[in-house]
Amino acid sequence: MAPQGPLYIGFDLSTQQLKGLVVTSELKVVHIAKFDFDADSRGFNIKKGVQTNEAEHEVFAPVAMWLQALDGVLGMLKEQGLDFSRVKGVSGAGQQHGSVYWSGDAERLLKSLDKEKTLEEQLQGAFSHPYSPNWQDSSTQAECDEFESFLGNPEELAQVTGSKAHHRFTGPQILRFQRKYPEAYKKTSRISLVSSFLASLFLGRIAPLDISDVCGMNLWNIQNGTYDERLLKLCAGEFGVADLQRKLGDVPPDGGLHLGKVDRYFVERYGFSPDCTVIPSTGDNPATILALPLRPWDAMVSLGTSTTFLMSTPQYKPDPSTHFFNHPTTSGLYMFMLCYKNGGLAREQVRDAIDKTLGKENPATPWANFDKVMLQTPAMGQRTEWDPMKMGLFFPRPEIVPNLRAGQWRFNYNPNDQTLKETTEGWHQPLDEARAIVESQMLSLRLRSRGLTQSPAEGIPPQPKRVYLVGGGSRNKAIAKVAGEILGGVDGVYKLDVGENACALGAAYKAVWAIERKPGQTFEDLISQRWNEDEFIEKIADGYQKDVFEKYGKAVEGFEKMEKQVLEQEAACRGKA
Ligand code: XUL
Repeated sequence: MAPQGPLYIGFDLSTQQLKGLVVTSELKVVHIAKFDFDADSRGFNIKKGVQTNEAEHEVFAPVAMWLQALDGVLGMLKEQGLDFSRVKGVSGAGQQHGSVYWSGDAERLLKSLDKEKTLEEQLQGAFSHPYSPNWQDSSTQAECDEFESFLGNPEELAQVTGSKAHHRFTGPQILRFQRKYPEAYKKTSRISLVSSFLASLFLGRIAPLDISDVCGMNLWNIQNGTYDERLLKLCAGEFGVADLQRKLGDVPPDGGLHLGKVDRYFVERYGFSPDCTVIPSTGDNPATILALPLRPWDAMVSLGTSTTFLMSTPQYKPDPSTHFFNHPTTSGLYMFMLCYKNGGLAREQVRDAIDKTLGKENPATPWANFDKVMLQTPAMGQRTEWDPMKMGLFFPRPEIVPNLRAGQWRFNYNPNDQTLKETTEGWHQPLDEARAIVESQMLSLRLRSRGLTQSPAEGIPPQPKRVYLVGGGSRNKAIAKVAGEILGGVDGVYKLDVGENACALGAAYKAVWAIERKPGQTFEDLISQRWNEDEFIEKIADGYQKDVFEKYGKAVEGFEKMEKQVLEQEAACRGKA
């Protein structure tokens, strides 16, 4: 007989698709359905899920496409045989920073949905603007400058909101929106983030913003737990703070809050139980750290086209080159994030150059040459103890950590006298670059996270407890080995094997926790009791090794110096231009 226990759905509304993933109370995945925007949507002129206006560096997505996708995914789950009446809780993960502008009719339309019609058919009038600015948008340089100068400088804005101003952050986006479309802004009754937009659909009324995702706006004062009045004032302009505050609404501090029951539409159209509870959806990065019971001082490194580094930490130490968010479930913890634009693409360029030199052996093992050469090269390319350390910055795309144009810079660093020279003297090119690029990427992570790690035992230097690798690059054991040598990890380096499902899983686990938690029980506690490590993670490399960890400790000093020098060089060039 099929099991009849409760089920939970986690949605992932990302740039290119909407996914729905269903788990049991025991965290077993029983259904997955995906709606790919490019392949499956009808009537939208999009590419990779978005539209662009290149002249103004705008990137945005049609909101109606997401409505079409939600009916699409629910329809697919129904076809798969999901018994919606068993679903006890629904939560989600939304691409961060995107905003949705609701019209004055939104609440009325959300409340009166007819089960015979699609969401798209019925909610066209629910928006004062048909598009949601996307996290890839970079149209807001002027607004970012204003945000930073309004509080004095990037450091102060980071201190208050967890991040310096970023193009994609919602505050600068709203400021630009109200100036560019004053009529639409005036008609906007509420503003949602993508996460709370998703929760609103299920709830049949506008859901509050999520306690973690709200930190991606440059508007939320993290330490005070309120919007920052000064930043609201800047953002609202002539329309006034009170109006903007009404548009944004309150932010409940509990990420597991029961927002209410699913709207009648979902009961009547899909067979949800009227008792199914809507839980706040959060951002996709906060949801990713919920894909496992990540303990404080564990680190997650996502090695995709870009690189993302996530940590759960009790320390709040903001800096303009990093991000802090409230933890999505656990008060007193923060999510620390580094978000690089460069990662996989840069490694692939080095890989291809090496293949050109050595000749490609087997297309089925595209990383064979790269891995072999990297593992044969000694740490920091030091073949003798007199050799300088080889390091560099490899940015095929403009980078944000640190803020630098696209380019490549290679240096030799002598740790004995701390001298640094921009040169490729002594480099065997391109072979030495395999080790140099992976080391340099990992050194950047160690440099920026070292203030947040702690010593696991007397005599052992501060470092993460475990390092979890996710994303495409996590399959590469040679990269994992270097990651362990540089970042440490007293328990080792693990691969989190959940394919592309980390965000949706995290959202589904959040729903399980919110509904089934005992009073005061943390997410980490509940999930670790039910999570079967052997099913999801595999130890793929050693972590902390004393000698090499110390050596890389010296390399970090050189790396920091190198970045500073390149930034100064570039600033001087800009000054002359
Ligand atoms: C994070 C960010 C991206 C999006 C991707 O700040 O902009 O990771 O969340 O969906």
